[in-house]
Amino acid sequence: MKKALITGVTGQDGSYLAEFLLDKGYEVHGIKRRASLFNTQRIDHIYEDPHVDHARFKLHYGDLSDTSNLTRILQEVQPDEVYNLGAQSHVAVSFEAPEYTADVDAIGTLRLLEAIRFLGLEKKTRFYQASTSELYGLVQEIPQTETTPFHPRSPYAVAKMYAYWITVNYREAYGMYACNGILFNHESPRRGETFVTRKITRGMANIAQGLEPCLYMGNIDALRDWGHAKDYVRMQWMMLQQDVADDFVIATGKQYSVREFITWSAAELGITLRFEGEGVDETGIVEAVEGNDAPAVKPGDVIVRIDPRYFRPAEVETLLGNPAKAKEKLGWVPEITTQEMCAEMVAEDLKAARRHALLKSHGMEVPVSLE
Ligand code: NDP
Ligand code: GDR
Repeated sequence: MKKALITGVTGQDGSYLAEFLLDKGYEVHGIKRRASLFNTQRIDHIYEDPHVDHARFKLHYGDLSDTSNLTRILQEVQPDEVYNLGAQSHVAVSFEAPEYTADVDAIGTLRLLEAIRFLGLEKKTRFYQASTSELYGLVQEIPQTETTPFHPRSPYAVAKMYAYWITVNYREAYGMYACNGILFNHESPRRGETFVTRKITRGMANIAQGLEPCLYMGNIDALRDWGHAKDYVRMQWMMLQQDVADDFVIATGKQYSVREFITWSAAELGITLRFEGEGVDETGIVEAVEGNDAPAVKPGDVIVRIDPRYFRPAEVETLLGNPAKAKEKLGWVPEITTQEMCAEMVAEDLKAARRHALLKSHGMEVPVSLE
C-alpha cells in the first residue's frame, strides 16, 4: 500500500486530495496544526478512529515552521509521496504578516526537502510543491505558460517563488523526484470564507436570506482563471505518477472578472445587482432589485459596496493560464466549468444561510461568522 503525507490536510485542497488518495487505496497521513478550537471540519467525514485496526487516514500534529517535528513525522511515516499544500495562503494577509508567510511558505518548503534528504529518502519519496499563478504577478505574457517569466507582487508570491526554485534545485542537485504544480485559482464549497469567490457566494446567500445587508468588496475588475479544486487535486496526484518529474501549469484557459462572478452568484439567487462606491463604473449599476429568493432585498438596495480596505498594496490585475502541457503530457483537462462551480458554491452557501435564517426565525441568534 502506498503512503502519502499531506501538509495542509485541513485546508481546501488537502481535504479533497486526502479523499482522492484514500479512494485510490493509499494510506494517507496528514499534518494538522494545533489550534484552540477544532480545525478539522473539512476532513471530519473521512476521519478514522485510530483505535480501529487498519485505519488508513492518520493525523499528526505539526507545523511547517518546526524542522524537528517535520523530520520526525517523515521518519515515522516514510512516505512514497509528499504533497506540500500547507501555507499561509492568503495574498492580502501576506502584506500584514510577510515574515511569517516567508517562514512557512518559503523556508517551510526547504525544511521538508532538506528533511527528506537528511533521512536518505530522496530516492524513495516523491515531492509535490503547491506553486501558484501568483508567481506571474505583473504578467509578462498572456496567457501564462511554464516558460512565462515571473514577477511576484506580494510577500506571499515572493515566498512561493523561493519554494518554486528550491524545489527545482533539489530536483537538479540531488536527483529528487520533485515537481511544481503552478496552479491557477481553484475554488469549491470548501474554499476559505475570505477568498473572493467564497466571500461572494456566502455573502450573496446571506443577503438573500436577510442575514447581511450588503457585500463590501475590493477590486472587482481583477481578472482570474478559476477552476474547481476537485479537478486540480487529481492533477496533483497525476504529476507524481510520471517517469520524469516536471513542472506544469494547471488552469482552465478561461478568464472572468470578479464582477462577473458576483453577477453569476446574484443571478443564481434571483438578485438583480446594484454596485456602489469608489472606482465603480456607472454602467455597472442596476437600479431594480428583485427575485423571489431574495426576501430581504428591496428595490433600491445597494448589494455591493466597494471598500478600499480590500484593495491590495500591489495588485495582480489579470491571470490566465494555458494548460496545454498538462493536456498533452498527462491527458489532464478540467471537467467542471467556472459557472458550474459557482452554482455549486451558491447552492451550498444558500443551504447554510437557510439553516441560519431558520434558527433566527425561532429566536435563536447565531453570529454570521459561526455559520
Ligand atoms: P488553504 O488556505 O485552504 O489551506 C492551507 C493549509 O495550510 C491549511 O490546512 C492550514 O492549516 C495549513 N497551514 C497554514 N499554516 C501552516 C503552518 N505554519 N504549518 C502547517 N500547515 C499550515 O489553502 P488551499 O487548500 O486553497 O491551497 C493549498 C495550497 O495550494 C497552498 O499552499 C496554497 O498557497 C496553494 N495554492 C492554492 C491555490 C488556490 O487557488 N486554492 C492556487 C495556487 C496555489 P489550518 O487549517 O490550521 O489553517
Ligand atoms: P488570490 O485570491 O489573491 O488570487 O489568491 P483571492 O480570492 O483572495 O483574490 C482574487 C482577486 O479578487 C480581488 N478581490 C478580493 N479578494 C478578496 N479576498 N476579498 C475581497 O473582498 C476582494 N475584492 C476583490 C483580489 O484583489 C484579487 O485580485 C488565491 C489564493 O488561493 C492563493 O493562495 C493562490 O496562490 C492564488 O489564488 C492562485
